[in-house]
Amino acid sequence: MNKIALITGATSGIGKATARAFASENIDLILCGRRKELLLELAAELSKKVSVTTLSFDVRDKTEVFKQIESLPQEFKKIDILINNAGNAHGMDAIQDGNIDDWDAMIDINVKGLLYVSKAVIPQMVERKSGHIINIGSTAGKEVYPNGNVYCASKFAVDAINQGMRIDLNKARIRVGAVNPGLVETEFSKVRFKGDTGRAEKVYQGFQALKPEDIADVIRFVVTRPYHVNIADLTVMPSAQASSTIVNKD
Ligand code: NDP
Ligand code: 8X3
Repeated sequence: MNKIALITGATSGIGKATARAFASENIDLILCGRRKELLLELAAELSKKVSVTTLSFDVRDKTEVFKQIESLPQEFKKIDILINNAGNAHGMDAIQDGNIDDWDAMIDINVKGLLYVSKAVIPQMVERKSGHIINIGSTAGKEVYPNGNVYCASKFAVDAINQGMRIDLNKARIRVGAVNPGLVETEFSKVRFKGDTGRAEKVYQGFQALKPEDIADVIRFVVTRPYHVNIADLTVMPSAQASSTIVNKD
């Protein structure tokens, strides 16, 4: 029987590439995101290989998170793998200039949303004493950079939650680990800079950024290890990147 993975943020970037990588490993998929038409498009593509269902919800809405996950058809209820990937940066300002709505979005999505989805999924894993959770952190969760303040705080929180989950779920035999990407060219910067594509593209100019498929490949490696191997914390940067602030550009 195929394993079942629930992936948040599957409409774009790392989540979408991970869904494709999992389909090629014969992992059945629960694809989540707000943009329903994109979920349905990806489901149509991947259902040629594996069983796929979609859940469209905003991770900020805790009632909806529980309602949607509860509504899964019987054949998708036993979730083996949870990929906590949904998230974004919103804005990039010095702390004194920060926009409070941006702060709310980052804390509500990247931290509280991750917790809501986890809370909706973990009890059945604990009951079965089996499961694997991958939290998508960031180099921004290891090192604060100028004007990164609240986004970095949200990813430091993911790091702490990842460690806490691993400790608390240890006796339940649930594997927990983080994958922390550096600069990956996705819709991330377009969202961060509120649709300013020129500014977004500049982030990835002059060096070879990671592609979402590079991170998906790593996540595929993590989830295909035998049970006794848990990749607890893994950071992946483009070769041109040495730290959050040091990138060797042309
Ligand atoms: P994208 O912007 O391409 O994808 C973000 C995904 O998150 C989308 O599928 C989006 O779906 C979903 N999402 C955003 N907000 C919500 C919400 N409120 N409710 C539900 N889903 C939401 O960016 P990436 O693929 O790059 O980002 C994925 C993860 O990787 C994030 O956690 C990000 O912080 C992390 N990361 C990214 C890096 C990068 O350089 N790109 C580096 C390090 C970490 P929809 O809009 O349809 O809801
Ligand atoms: C995304 C990486 O450096 O753009 O988490 O914040 S960075």
